[in-house]
Amino acid sequence: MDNVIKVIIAGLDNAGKTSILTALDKKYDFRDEIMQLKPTIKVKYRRTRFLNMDAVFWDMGGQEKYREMYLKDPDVYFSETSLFIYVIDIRDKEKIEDSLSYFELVMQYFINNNIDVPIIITFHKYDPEVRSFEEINEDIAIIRERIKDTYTSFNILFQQTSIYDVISIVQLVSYGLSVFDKKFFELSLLIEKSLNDFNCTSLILFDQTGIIVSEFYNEDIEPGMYIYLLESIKEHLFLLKRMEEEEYTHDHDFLDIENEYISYLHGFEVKGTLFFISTILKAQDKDAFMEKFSDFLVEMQNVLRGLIK
Ligand SMILES: Nc1nc2c(ncn2[C@@H]2O[C@H](COP(=O)(O)OP(=O)(O)OP(=O)(O)O)[C@@H](O)[C@H]2O)c(=O)[nH]1
Ligand SMILES: [Mg+2]
Repeated sequence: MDNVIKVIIAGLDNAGKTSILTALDKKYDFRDEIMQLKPTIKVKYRRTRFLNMDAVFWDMGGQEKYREMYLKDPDVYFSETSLFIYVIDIRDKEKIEDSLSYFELVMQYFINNNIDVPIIITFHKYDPEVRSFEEINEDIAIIRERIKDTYTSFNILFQQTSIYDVISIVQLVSYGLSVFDKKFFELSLLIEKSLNDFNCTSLILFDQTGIIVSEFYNEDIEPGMYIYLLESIKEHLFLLKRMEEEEYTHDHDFLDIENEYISYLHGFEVKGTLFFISTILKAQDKDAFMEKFSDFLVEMQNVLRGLIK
C-alpha cells in the first residue's frame, strides 16, 4: 500500500467543500472562518495524517471555468485518486441536475480508464433544522437510487453532512479513510464486542487529530441520551484538538459525570502514535468497566500494532 492517499473533494461551486475541510480541520470555533470563505480558485491542497498515512485533500474549486479546466485535462486532476468525495448541496434544488451531470462526467473518466475508486457522496447542508423536511429526504432517496443503479460496479457510500453537526463531518472523512486497510474490520469487531461486554452506550476510537478510527453505538439509545452522547463526543473532540495544539500529552484520563452517565476519555500510545478511546456508560457499570478496561486496551493495542506499518 502506498502511504500517501489522494482524496479528491469535488462538487459545484458553493456546495460547501472548503467549509467541510475547514470544519474538519478546526472542529470548533470555525464559524467565523467559514463565513469569510471565498470561492476556491482552482485547486487547494490540504495535508493531514491518518495512522501512518499522509492524506492529501484536493479541494477542487467548483466554478464552471475550473470544472471545464479539470475535465479537459482529467489525467492531471483525477488520476491516482485513492478516494473521491463528491459534495451535493441538497438545499439548492435548481442546481442538483447540474451537479449530477458534473458527477457523471468525472465518473466517465474513471470508467474509461478502468479506475476503481471508492466514492463517498455527501448530501451537504443537511442542517439539523431541515432533517425532518420530507422534500429534502425524498430528494436524497431519489438521487441515491439513481446513482446506485447507474454505477453498480463502484463502491459508493452515501452520507448527510452539515457544518452545524461537526460529528457528521468527522464521520464523512473517517469512513473514507478506513477503506484503505482490511484490518479496520478486525478493529471494528473488537469495538463492537467490547461495547456489549462493557454495556456502554458508545465506544469510539479517535486518533490524535480527532479522526474516528472506529466506532460503535448501542442500538437502543434513548432520545434524551442521544443529545448527551453527541455533546460529550464533541467535548472530547475539542479536548483532543486543544491537547494537540498545546502539545499536552501527560495524563490522558478524563472523567465527567452527569446524571447517571459517565463520559470517559482515555489516551494511549501505539508505535509512537497517540490514540484515544471515548466512551459513555451508566455510572452503575463503572466498576465493572474499569475492571475489564485494561484487558480491552491490550487487545486494542495489538490490533493497532498490526494496522500501523
Ligand atoms: N446552511 C449551511 N451552509 C453551509 C454549509 N456548509 C457550507 N455552507 C455555506 O455554503 C457557502 C459555500 O461554501 P464553500 O465551502 O465556500 O463552497 P465550495 O464548495 O468550496 O465552493 P467553491 O470553492 O466555489 O467550489 C458558504 O456561504 C458557507 O457558509 C452547511 O452545512 N449548511
Ligand atoms: Mg471552495
